[in-house]
Amino acid sequence: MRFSCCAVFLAALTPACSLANVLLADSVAEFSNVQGQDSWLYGYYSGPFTPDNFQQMPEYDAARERWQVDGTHPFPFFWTMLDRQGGHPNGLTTSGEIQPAEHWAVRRYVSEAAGPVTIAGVVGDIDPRIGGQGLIARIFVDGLEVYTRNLANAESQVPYQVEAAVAVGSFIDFVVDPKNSNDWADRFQFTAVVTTVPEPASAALLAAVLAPVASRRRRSYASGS
Ligand SMILES: [Ca+2]
Ligand SMILES: [Ca+2]
Repeated sequence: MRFSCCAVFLAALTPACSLANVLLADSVAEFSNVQGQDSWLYGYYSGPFTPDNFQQMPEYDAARERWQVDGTHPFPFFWTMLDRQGGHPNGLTTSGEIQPAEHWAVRRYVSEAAGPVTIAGVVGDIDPRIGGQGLIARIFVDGLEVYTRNLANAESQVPYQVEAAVAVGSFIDFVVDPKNSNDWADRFQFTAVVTTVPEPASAALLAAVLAPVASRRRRSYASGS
């Protein structure tokens, strides 16, 4: 989370913003080479494919700017990786030099706030090569699947938005399943922005606190000072 309650204050004073759009997390802007930075973790599920089985990716490849399970050169053991915009899962059906193993790539956000949130972004299969079978994108909140999108090969730039309730420490997992355990041409995009939705009572209280400030600002503009 990059903004504190100061952001709430400023958003309330800016007509273009609203109290419903306070940024809590941004997968692209906050991507880093440190596990846990800005409350993001980079990992994967191996079977059984549930949030209880999340494991962190052990390697960061600085040259390629991505997390991976094993990037041994010249060929990695697994395709499983995550970069700023998306990543790649691994399947039992895979390229010749790769180990056949099913890994679902998982970007995990550990919530820094409690209450209702909006989760939005873009998903897609961005490797259009013929023969790919596509992907399945999923979002789990504390183990509950709140979003599923079965993507055809080359189906990209698909926007999504879901609402959820979180506690501090809740896990929001952005998961990509290779589909049919086949990872051919499975490069994907999966971005996420999480915004808090203030409770009506707290929004009303904040508006009451800010109203005199806005009034003084209007007076000050009117007097030309
Ligand atoms: Ca594809
Ligand atoms: Ca696939």
